[in-house]
Amino acid sequence: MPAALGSPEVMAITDTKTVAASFEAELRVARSVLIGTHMNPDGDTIGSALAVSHYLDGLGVANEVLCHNDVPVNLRFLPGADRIRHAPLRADHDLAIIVDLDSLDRLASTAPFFAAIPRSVVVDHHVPHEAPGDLRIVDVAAPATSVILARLLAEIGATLTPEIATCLLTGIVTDTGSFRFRNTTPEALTIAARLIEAGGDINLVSEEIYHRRPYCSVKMLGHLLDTMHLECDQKLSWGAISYEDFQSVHASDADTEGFVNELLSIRTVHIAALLREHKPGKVRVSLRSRGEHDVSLVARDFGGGGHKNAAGCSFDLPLDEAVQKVVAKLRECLGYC
Ligand SMILES: [Mn+2]
Repeated sequence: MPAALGSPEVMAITDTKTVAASFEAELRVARSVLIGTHMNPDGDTIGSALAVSHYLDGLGVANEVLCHNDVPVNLRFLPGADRIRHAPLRADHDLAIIVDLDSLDRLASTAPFFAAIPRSVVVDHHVPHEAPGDLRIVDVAAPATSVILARLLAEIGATLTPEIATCLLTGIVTDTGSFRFRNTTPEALTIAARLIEAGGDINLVSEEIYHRRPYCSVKMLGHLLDTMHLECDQKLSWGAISYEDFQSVHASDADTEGFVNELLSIRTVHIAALLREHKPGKVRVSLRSRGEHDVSLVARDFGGGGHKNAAGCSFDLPLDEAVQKVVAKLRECLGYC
């Protein structure tokens, strides 16, 4: 695969057959694989990584899965979640498989472990930020990295175990917002159906991810909805959660998962932003938009990235300064300067 930085069109993969053959060839010669996920992990990166891990288990290929963060509580039900570590146990991995990220920075503290590995495969669906990986399997039109992996495994003729199916299903369910977002393509539904046929437990996935929230998360949502702002003729909604807010209800950033979608759910809103000061002076921003407003451009301006309708960035700034920067940019985006 070409490794040059390119337009999304250039990077889009249309020939699954060729790509699957290259993917299989990499796996065939690998003796030990280190699997990488992005920081602040979501269901797609964790689900994809564990699906690869279970598949390699089936092939008898040694593997380990790393993540910078602990696995979020609502993803710990996933088969194999307990094998995810912050650092590898062994140092002789000869292949890296990195899922759902467009820049090696996003491996965060696990990046050095991957840098030492001679070959790497990146499977991703983000608009390329950098172009890491010896083999790049990137399709920005794919609804989830888990969809790309499901395509690859189908093409290879892999047996989908219930474990693999539940992991991939989790990636698809979370990245499509339970089949509600614009990226809910016929293919996403078809693959999900096949995964359920293979023993993927959709009920377990929905229950664990959406209906087992900690109390502090619900309290935090109440606070956010209470203090949010609506401006630009109600087209822009934004909210900010300070470090003190987090401490007052004993919540962490992971407890705010999905909150930005609540801000976007207001009928008039075109763009929504949620800023969280997860550590003093460290602010994480989630941006969401409807239709043609491209928030990935805004995120990129601040060194972040993502998709047209869902993107993110972060700041090493006091919360109010980060708010000022982001909100000014979003007003501009909507034609209110
Ligand atoms: Mn994803």
